[in-house]
Amino acid sequence: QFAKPEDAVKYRQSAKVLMASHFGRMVPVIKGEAPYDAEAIKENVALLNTLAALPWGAFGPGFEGGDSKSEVWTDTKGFDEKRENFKVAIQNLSTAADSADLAQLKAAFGKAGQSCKSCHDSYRKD
Ligand code: ASC
Repeated sequence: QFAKPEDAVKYRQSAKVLMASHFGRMVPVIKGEAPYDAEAIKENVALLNTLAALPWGAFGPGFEGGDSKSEVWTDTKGFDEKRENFKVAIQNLSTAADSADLAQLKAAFGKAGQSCKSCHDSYRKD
């Protein structure tokens, strides 16, 4: 799948650049600075849902590097928990987007952001 670790690093970083873009572009809506277009948010969250599945295969054995702490590979149980937590957060974000309820979207968005941050705090070099 990846010929060398650098390829895996590039892949997971690329996936997260796209995730950050599709996450970040919802911020004006969440802050009430842009109108809530439920269909546009739904499409955006569907993309995010697809993108959110991508990075994990690129954290496999031997793919150390980039901004990742070595704990990703030594504390696999903890890392798996963060991954699972994120998966649930993105599922909840999808449910919220489908509901077309802005209050529900805001809550799910906040939780998803916390999930991103929680994993970065533990497993990303600063
Ligand atoms: C983003 C992004 C993150 C998360 C995190 C949320 O848009 O790039 O890493 O949100 O900052 O707290």
